[in-house]
This record gives sequence, structure tokens and C-alpha cells, in this order.
Amino acid sequence: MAKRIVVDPVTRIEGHLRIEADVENGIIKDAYSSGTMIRGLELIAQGRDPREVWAYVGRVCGVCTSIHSLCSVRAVENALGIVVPPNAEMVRNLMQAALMEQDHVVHFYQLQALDWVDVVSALKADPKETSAIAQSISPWPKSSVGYFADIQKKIKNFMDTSQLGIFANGYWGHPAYKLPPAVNLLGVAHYLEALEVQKDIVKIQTIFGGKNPHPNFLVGGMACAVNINDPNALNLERLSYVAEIIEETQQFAQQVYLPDVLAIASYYPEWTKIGGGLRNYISYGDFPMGNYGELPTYKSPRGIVVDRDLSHVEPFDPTDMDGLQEFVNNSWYKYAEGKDVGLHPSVGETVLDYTGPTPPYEYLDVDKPYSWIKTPRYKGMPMETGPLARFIVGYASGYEPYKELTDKCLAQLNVPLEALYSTVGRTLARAMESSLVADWMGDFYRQLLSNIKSGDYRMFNNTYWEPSTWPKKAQGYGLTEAPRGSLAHYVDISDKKVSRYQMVVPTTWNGSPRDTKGQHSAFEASLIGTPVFDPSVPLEIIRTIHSFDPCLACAVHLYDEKGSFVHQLDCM
Ligand code: NFE
Ligand code: MG
Repeated sequence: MAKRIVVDPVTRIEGHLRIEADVENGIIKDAYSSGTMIRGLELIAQGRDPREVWAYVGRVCGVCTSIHSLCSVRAVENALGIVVPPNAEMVRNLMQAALMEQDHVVHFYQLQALDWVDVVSALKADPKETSAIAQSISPWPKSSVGYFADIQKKIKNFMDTSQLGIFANGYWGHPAYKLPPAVNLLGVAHYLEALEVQKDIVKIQTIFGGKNPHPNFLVGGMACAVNINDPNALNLERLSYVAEIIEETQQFAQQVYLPDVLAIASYYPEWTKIGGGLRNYISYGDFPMGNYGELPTYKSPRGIVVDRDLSHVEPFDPTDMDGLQEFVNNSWYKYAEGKDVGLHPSVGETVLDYTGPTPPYEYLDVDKPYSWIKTPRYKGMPMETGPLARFIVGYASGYEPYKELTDKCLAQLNVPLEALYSTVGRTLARAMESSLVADWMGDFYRQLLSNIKSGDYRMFNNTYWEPSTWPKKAQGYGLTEAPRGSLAHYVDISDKKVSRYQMVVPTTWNGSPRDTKGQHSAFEASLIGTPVFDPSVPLEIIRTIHSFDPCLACAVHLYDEKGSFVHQLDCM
């Protein structure tokens, strides 16, 4: 008889996620993923001036801040036929890359590492041993015996006051923790360093976008003027500061983050075989390098890998009405056409229809709709999206930077390519991506500078700024690769106002409920087959779910203005 385990809320993520898993003989047989809160951005966008919608939809999430604003300006530019100047494209790439770096660093160290690193065990470490390990895996300078001894003292102080502070409530001592004390100490030291580094990385967003979170965007370009000598503009001093931050980002990503993930992964070989889940991977492609619009050249390629067949990459067509579709058969929404149809986002609908249990409840009734997340499919197929999907699509597309780094890291771990399809593979892909994108930031920066040096200061294309120049009706889409995966916004503009707004978000892909054919989405599929040592401390569920870096705020992007459901669910 299967026993149902409920993890609600899943913590160290953004938003409210509930996982129910059926465990039989210590193995997960089936799983259900439910988004238990709603927000309202698609409805809030309606009736607004399309030039200001980025400011609203950007607020969907403070974690992947800025990416929804970028997606929104791209959608509106696509609808109105606006091409942004090269400087704006590079500034957008730099801001997006900064988000990706900061988000990945925070996710690994602050949100995920403690699933693998046992803080309490770090107290037993010999700092000499930690120092020797640190120096053997990386040239990172903070690696002396004294440095690690100090970190250990800090943790001891937490303990002595009987309060673990930020480290309270972990599953410390669980037998699934496999790192020796010396490596645990290394992990905790870098946890603390990461807190500092991530603060620096986001300064790039404030330099170009005025603030973080929620920096400024502009339909037609970016809201930062280039003037080398003006103290209030993007001047030489500001640009040199950006270069410094890029260097610091590269060092941390390449000398700390990636070596740490490789070192930690080497102690968890079993997790290169667990948590793979779905066999299809999607990436919309991003970091355009010129010609954004019709024929973009992307650093991170666009495509779909089906059934893990790396010999072939399927095209992704955002305009194919039978391609990208969202289903609501298991979600608390209704469509005018009925509960079983899939709708392309260009004709998407957002109508709430809560039919779930009244809190408090023990279990979801999973024979009925069980989530606020819709279920996206591509030509009927479930897809995983995110850093792992980008690496698989990049690898299968023959993009050298992806292949080279993947082969090198897998060789270091002494595991085959199939090891990517796992919880460790997903975590490694995020670290590899941080290393890669940190180098690309240098490329974007050099391109921006060479452009400015050649005398091109343009940052904004005002050709279609005036609504009087717009057609009576226009329709467009914006695509981007957010830290957690493929993100699409679709906009309809009628009589100069937004008449429809639809967002299909990475965690909507990964965290959604089953579709009309009963096919699982990525979270649910990835849990099946996972051993659970002790159902009362389901560390294993958390490990795999965290490897996706879930964000429920993004995924449900819908709220009830009266707040009734939000309050009920929050009380649980
Ligand atoms: Ni709120 Fe998000 C990202 C988007 S959702 S974090 O990255 O878009 O998965
Ligand atoms: Mg949506």
C-alpha cells in the first residue's frame, strides 16, 4: 500500500509549491505538483498602454527580476515591428546575463547547497584538510587554513547560542548527507562568500537599469544614455565598473561555483542516476548577437530535443498554433471552448475556476484539477526547460562552448553523458552555464564598447513610439531564456491598448499538473523512482525539486484581487 507524503510548502524556493508523493517500499511511485497561490499579471496588463506593461509584468517575480520586463518589451516590439539599436541589445544581454549569474549563484548556495552540505558536520572538519582540498580544486585565493578556521568559529558561535540562525531547520545528520566534514566546511564558507558576491553582480542591473530588483526597460531600446563624459550618463567610470564586476563574476563562477559543484557531485554518484524525469527538452534561444527580430544569431541556441535523441534538434516555432499550447484540464481555470482543449497563447484565456478542496485539507483530490499552474505542451509533448535543457539543446546543436564544457566536466566526474539526465546533471548544468555566461558577459561588454568607440551612441529607436503610427490591431510575442528556462509573453494590441496578455513561464512548464493524456510534467516525472529513506524527512524529494529551482510566483502569475483564496491557503 502506497503511503502519501505531503511537502507543503516546499521551502527555499520562491512562492508556494506543494508536492504530494506516493511512496511504496521506500520508492516514489507517483507524484503530484501543485501551485497553491495565484497572482494576476495577465489580467492587470489588459487595457494598458503596451509601452508601460513591462513595468507591471516585471513585478511577477523579484527573484528572476527584469526578465519578464525584457520579455514584455520584446513582445511589444515584435507586435509593432520595432528593431532596437545594437547598444540596447548589448545592454539587455549584459543585464540578462547578470540576472542569470546572480540567480544561479543564489540558487546553488543559498537555496540548494544545504540539501547536500551538512552545516553541523562542518564543525568536525579539520581546517587544514579543507584548505588542502580547496587549493587542490581551484586557484581561488580565499583558501588558507586560518580562513577556514575562522569560518568554523563563526558556525560554532551560531551553535553555542543554540540558534542556528539562517541554518535552522535543516535535516542535519540525515544519512543521505555524504560529504566528509572538510568538504562540508568548504561548502559553508562559500555559502557565506556567495552572499557577498551576488550583491556585486546585480549592480550591473542598477548601472544600466537604475535599480534592482525591477530595473527600468523601454520599448524600442534602453533607458540609459551613453555619454562618456557626463557624470549622470553611462560614462567611462560606470563602464569600467561594469568590467570589474564582470571579472569578479567570472572568477566566482569559474573558480568557486563550478569546482564546488564538481567536488560535491563526486560524493553523490547515485544522484547522477536519479531525477532525470522527462526525455524532451526545450529552449527558445537567447542572447541575440545582432539582427534581433527576423533572423537572430543566438549565443544560446533555439530548439527542441525529443526523447533524448541528440542527433537531431527539432525547430521551435512560436507562431505554430498547434505547437505551443496551454491546457487547463488539471488546473483551476476554465476555457470557453471547454476543459480539454489546448490554446495557443495568441488566443489564450485566463479565467479562474477554483474547484479544489476547502482548507484545511489533508490531501489534494487529484482526480480533479489540483493546481493554479496551467499545463504547457509543444505539439502535445511535455518538455523540461531550464539550464539543463539549454545544455542539451546546445550540445545537440553542436555548439562548441556547450560541448566542450560538458565533456570536460563529465570526464572529471568520470560519468557518461547520460549522467546529465539526473538531479546532479541539472545542478551541474546550472553551474556550467554560469561559467559560460560569465565569459559571454565579456563578449557583450566588448561589443558594446567597440560600438561606442566607433561613435554609435544610439540606445533608443523612436520610430513607432507614437501610438498614432500603430495599426488598429497588432499581435506579437516575446521570447527569452530566463534563469529557470524558456519564457514567452504574447500580446494583442487593439486601439492602442493591450487587449490580451499571456505569459507562459519556465516553472509553468516544469511544475504543471498532468495533461489531457495523463502525461506528467517535469517535476512530477522527475520524482518517480526516487528512493525515500525516511518519509518523515523527505530530503530526497527536496533535492530533486530544488534542482529545477522552482519559482511559483512566476509560474502562476495570477492573483485574486479580493484575496480570499490567498488568505485561506496561507493559513494552512
Ligand atoms: Ni520567478 Fe522565473 C525564472 C521566469 S519562473 S523565477 O527564471 O520567467 O520559472
Ligand atoms: Mg500564463
